[in-house]
Amino acid sequence: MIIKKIKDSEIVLKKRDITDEETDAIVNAANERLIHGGGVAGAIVRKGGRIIQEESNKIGRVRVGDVAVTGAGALKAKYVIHAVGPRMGEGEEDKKLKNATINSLKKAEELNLKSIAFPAISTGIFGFPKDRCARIMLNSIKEYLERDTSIQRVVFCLFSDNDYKIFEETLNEILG
Ligand code: AR6
Repeated sequence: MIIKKIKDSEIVLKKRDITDEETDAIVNAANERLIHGGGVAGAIVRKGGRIIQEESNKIGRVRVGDVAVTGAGALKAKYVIHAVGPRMGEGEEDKKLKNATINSLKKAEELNLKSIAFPAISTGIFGFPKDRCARIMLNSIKEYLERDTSIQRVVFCLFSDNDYKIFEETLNEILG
């Protein structure tokens, strides 16, 4: 685990399954229809319960780069923020991934939450390169935390040793 301070908040990197995370909200790597099939989304519904899919069904479509919120069912978090990341090849992927990240933070702030956990959005089924994802997501979060915010803790849950290493190296580069 690594903890880095940014102004009054912190960024934490962990190698962990995001469905075990205890932050106020966890972010889901969702699709536009909020049909939670495989990857992080599938794991969230399996562990949190079908209620998360049922609540998602009432929301309808969410645009790429936007977010929607449901409860977290049986998970330890209070909310799931469903962030729709880009599919590699659809165009303007970097900007969309940045939007998905920033909109997740804004939503957490709106809900008065103090902590939020992210997966490496778009880097599984959607095919986004891991190092590029790390650079975009970590830079977006750094920018956000440098302003006034009530969010105290942003956790990254990385699924493999290699993903953890990529995020660690990128975080060290960004923070100097
Ligand atoms: N905890 C943390 N990270 C995980 C977990 C987990 N439990 N499971 C996978 N990862 P993906 P995407 C990592 O495919 O690329 C779904 O079907 C994984 O290794 O979950 O945005 C949705 O419904 C990868 O690095 O998300 C969408 O249709 C990262 O999380 C689509 O997949 C994201 O992989 C979204 O694809």
